[in-house]
Amino acid sequence: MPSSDSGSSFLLMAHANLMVTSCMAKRALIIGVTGQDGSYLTEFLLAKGYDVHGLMRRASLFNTDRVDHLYHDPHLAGAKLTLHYGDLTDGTALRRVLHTVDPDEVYNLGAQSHVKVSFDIPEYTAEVVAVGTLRLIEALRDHVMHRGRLVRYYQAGSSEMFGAAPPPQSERTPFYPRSPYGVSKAAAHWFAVNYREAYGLFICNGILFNHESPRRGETFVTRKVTRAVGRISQGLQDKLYLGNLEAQRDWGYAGDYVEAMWLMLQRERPDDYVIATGEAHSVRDFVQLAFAEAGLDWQRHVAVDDRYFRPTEVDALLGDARKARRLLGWQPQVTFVELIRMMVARDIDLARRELAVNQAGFADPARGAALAGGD
Ligand code: NAP
Ligand code: G4F
Repeated sequence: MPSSDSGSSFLLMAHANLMVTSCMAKRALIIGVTGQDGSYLTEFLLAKGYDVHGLMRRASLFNTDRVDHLYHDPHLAGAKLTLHYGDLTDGTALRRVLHTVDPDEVYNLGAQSHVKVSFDIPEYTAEVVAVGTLRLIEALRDHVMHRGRLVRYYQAGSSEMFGAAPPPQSERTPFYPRSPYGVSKAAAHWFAVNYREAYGLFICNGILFNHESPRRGETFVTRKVTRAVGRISQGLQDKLYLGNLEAQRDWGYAGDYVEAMWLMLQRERPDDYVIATGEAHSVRDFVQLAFAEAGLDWQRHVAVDDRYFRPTEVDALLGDARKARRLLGWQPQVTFVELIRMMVARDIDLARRELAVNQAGFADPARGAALAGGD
C-alpha cells in the first residue's frame, strides 16, 4: 500500500513541533475513549506523561465504566484526563474539540465495531465508520492548515478489511471485506491514505487483528465465552449459545496493541502497519481452552444456534506483522493461553460477586440481560 510522497512537509512540521513541545506535556485526543482500546490507550499515554482528552458520546446511562478509574475531578489540580462530548456523526463538534484541545496526536478509535450488528444497521455503521472518519480528517486538515503545525493521526483499521483474502494477510494483501463494517473500515482506510497523499497530513493506518482483554465488550465471542465460563462455574448459568465455531482468528491482547498505535505515530514518516500475533486459532479452540481453565467440559454446556451466524463470514484471519516488528520494534507480550487465563480469571471473579449479591438477597437482573446471548 502506498505511503505518502509528500514527506518533506512532515519533517519540517515535525521539527517545528519538537521545538514548541519539547518542554510541555504532549496532548492526545482519543475518539472512542470509552471503548476497550480507548481505556488501555488512555492508561498508556497517561503513564507517558501526556495530557489526554477523550471524546465520548452522550448516553442515557453512564458509559464511562472503562475509564472511571483514570478520571479525576477537574476542579482539583493536576487532572490529566479531560472528557468532551462529541460524536463522529457531528462534524461541528469534531471541529470544536480539535480547536479546543489543539492536540499533538489524534487517535480515531471510534466505531460501531460489531461485525454482525453492522448487517442490522449498515447505514449507521457506514455513517460512523466511513463518513465519520472522513468528517474527522476533513476537520483535521483545516485545523492543521490554520495552526500551521504537525498533528499526528492514527486511524483504527481492521483485519476485517481483508475478509475473504486468504491468510496470511500483510500490508500488501488486497482487501476483500465481507460485511458493512469491513467495507466501511476499508473506505476509512482509503480516505486516510488519500488525505495523507493529497494534503501531506501525518496519518497512519493501523491494520489491527482481533485483540481482546477483560475489558472486551461482552457480545464479542471471546468475552461472551469467558463471561459464560465464569457464570457456569458459579452455577449461575448452564448453557452458552454460539454461532460458527470453525472461524479462525489471530487473537492478541489489547494492552499490547495500543503500544503499537503510539509507536506508529512516533516515526518520522507516516505509514500503514499490520499488527497481529502471527498465530491463528479457531473459535472452538478458544471455547475448549476457556472452559478447561475453569475445570469445565465445554461440550456439556455449549450449543450452536443459527442466529449467531453472519450472512457472509470471514473464515480465516492470520496476520503477518513482520513490518511492525522490523520498523516499530513491536511484538506482542501476552500469549493466547495467557490471554484466556486473564479473561477467565476476571470473569470468575465477576461471577463470584454476582453470586454473593444473590446470596445476600439483593439479586438484580444481570447487567445487559436484555441482550442475553449477545450477538
Ligand atoms: P469498542 O470497545 O466497541 O469501542 C468503540 C468506541 O467508539 C467506544 O468508545 C464507543 O462509544 C465509540 N463510538 C461508537 N460510536 C461512536 C460515534 N458515533 N461517535 C463517537 N464515538 C463512537 O471497540 P474497540 O475494541 O475498543 O476498538 C477500537 C477501534 O479499533 C474501533 O474502531 C474498532 O472498530 C477497531 N478495531 C478493533 C479491533 C479489536 O479486535 N478490538 C480490531 C481491529 C480494529 P460507547 O462506549 O459510547 O459505545
Ligand atoms: O468476536 P467477534 O464478534 O469478532 P469479529 O467479527 O472477528 O470482529 C472483531 O475483530 C475485528 C478485527 O478482525 C474488529 F475489526 C471488529 O471491530 C471486532 O472487534 O467474532 C469472531 C468470530 C466470528 O467468526 C464469529 O462468526 O467468532 C464467531 N462467532 C461464533 N459464535 C461468534 C459467535 N461471534 C460472536 N460475536 N458471537 C457468537 O455467538
